[in-house]
Amino acid sequence: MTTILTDLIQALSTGELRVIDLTQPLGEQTPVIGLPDIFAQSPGFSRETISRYDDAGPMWYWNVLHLGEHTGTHFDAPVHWTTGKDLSNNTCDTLPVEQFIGPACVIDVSHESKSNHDFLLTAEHILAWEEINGKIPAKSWLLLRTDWSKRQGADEFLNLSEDGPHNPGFDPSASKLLAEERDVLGVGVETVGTDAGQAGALDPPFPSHNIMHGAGKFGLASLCNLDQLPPTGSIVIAAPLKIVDGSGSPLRVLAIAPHL
Ligand code: 23J
Ligand code: MN
Repeated sequence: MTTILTDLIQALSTGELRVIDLTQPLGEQTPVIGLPDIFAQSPGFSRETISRYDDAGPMWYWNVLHLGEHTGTHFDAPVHWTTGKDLSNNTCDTLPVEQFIGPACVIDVSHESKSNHDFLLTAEHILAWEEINGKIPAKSWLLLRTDWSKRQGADEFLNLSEDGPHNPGFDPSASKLLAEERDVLGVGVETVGTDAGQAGALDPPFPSHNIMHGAGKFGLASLCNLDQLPPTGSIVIAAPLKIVDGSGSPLRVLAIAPHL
């Protein structure tokens, strides 16, 4: 019998390893992305109580939820974008579960993102990170630490100007390197989506969605606690709900990491 799993449980109980919650609370206050007026919008989270220890159900409490698939901390499946629509096993219910767990590579651009809300990670930035931390392994999660999750309230988080939202993201060169040369599982970000706020004006538009999903890769949006993770050495588990033909899903994202 393997000792890996018993060793893991032991390391978690001693505190040598920690479980870190990379998930934001999901509720009525959860900010959602706003698209240009010409497009349909995703609604925010709402719920209706079925019963709460009352006449409608004297011994039980439960609710009905109403929300977009892409609300709060959520998973983007390849089918979410036109570029991934014809791939096989591209929906939440058909993705191979092995692809939901992998090592995490954390690139810290929190300083850059503080002074430049439109900061874009380039291939050069990734190669510079690799000089220090080693090559990004295949089937790993690439997490972009911006500290954007520390922004308080929807206004600060969405950071809307007259010309639209401003938040950091990926230059097309970074997405191409990650998808085509590094073969990552996907990218995870602290912002409302995996693309920069102004990414509609890039070539291709929304390069992270376009390039990653076209290559069968995933997205994780609205993560938090990335500042609790080392650059390498942790693993991330991100398994979406098994929504039939689902384009994405809110989910609980967990990391297992050594103490910093
Ligand atoms: C639809 C259109 C544009 C974007 C998005 C959704 C997301 O960010 C998302 O949640 O996948 S940029
Ligand atoms: Mn999404």
